[in-house]
Amino acid sequence: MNIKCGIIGLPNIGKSTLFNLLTNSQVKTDNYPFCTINPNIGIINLYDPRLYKIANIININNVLCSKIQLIDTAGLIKNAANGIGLGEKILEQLYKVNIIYHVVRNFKKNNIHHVYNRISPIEDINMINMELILYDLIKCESFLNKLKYNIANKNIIKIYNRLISCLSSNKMLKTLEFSDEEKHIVSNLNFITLKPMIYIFNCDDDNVDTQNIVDTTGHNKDIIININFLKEKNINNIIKKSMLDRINFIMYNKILNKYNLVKLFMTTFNLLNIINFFTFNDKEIKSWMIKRGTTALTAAKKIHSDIYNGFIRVKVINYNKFILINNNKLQKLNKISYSIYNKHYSITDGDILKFVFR
Ligand SMILES: Nc1nc2c(ncn2[C@@H]2O[C@H](COP(=O)(O)OP(=O)(O)OP(=O)(O)O)[C@@H](O)[C@H]2O)c(=O)[nH]1
Ligand SMILES: [Mg+2]
Repeated sequence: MNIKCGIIGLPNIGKSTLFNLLTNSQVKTDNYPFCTINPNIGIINLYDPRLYKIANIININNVLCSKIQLIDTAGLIKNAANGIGLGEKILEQLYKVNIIYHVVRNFKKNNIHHVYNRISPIEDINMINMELILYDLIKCESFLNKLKYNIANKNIIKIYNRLISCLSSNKMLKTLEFSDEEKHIVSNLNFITLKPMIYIFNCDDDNVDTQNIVDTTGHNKDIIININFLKEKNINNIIKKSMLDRINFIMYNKILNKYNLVKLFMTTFNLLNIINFFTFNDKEIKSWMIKRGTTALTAAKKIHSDIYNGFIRVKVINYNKFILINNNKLQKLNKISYSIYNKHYSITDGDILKFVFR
């Protein structure tokens, strides 16, 4: 599953700092706008705490997380949709991503220059979102103009007119309800304002209540996650950057459940309608991403064509049951009581699977 995530936001607000944090990279970050010009591309290990808990129980160190691609873009400024700054280039990149991390400055420090000399998350969010809406509108109008010469497309023209009317009233396309037929047509067009978005507030204090801020912007259905980028960067330095060390540090300090990076990853899965299943052998434990509703046979294909071609059955225990049994030490590992299913079994989030195949 080739998932791409794009980071957007105003210039000089910490986008590349977040990119470095999530991908363990060291791209240039500095206190001036447009420090990033060409996009940075890296891989995020979406660590699922459940995977590490299983790894701890079965005593395996080689933990392989699900991965997605992360693209760090240059800063967007006012009139980006009309080509100001690096506008068009950045917005075009967003057509290729599946989910957007919208970084919002909510840290006060005055020596970090803000392009509009303000600390106002609401104004920043509204400005960026308006550029996304405008850019979708420009695209939509240009698609429609091409279609108008083709009389056979009356239905499609009707849909486009609906989209244009929504965008013209400054609303994102995701606020519209679509019929199945419309959904099919629209989803292939990759409009930016249809994509799931997570607001990541770069905060001095990650316990600050930012939900209020976004409520007042009218985007109250969107998800906001507070992360103190500089604090996280320091944690990274302390534990020498290995993801496993990082998780062990977090588990040891018992801060996993309130740990905002974990919340970010879990929210990413949810918004993309992705679930994780796990497999392990005596060398490694691995997490696999699939769309919700995937059957055992399709999951087998993802792992190896031999498992798919020779599929006999799948043995399943869900993480919640596994953890309960093993935390209570009622059962030893080699006595795990798996349930047995055929190829039509619909995998649920957190299933630990053992495939039996010819
Ligand atoms: N005080 C403070 N400074 C931060 C924080 N996050 C980032 N910075 C600083 O802000 C400056 C800009 O950070 P970058 O990560 O380069 O920002 P950017 O959004 O990628 O900037 P452009 O690429 O220019 O658009 C750097 O000097 C960072 O060290 C934060 O949480 N608090
Ligand atoms: Mg940058």
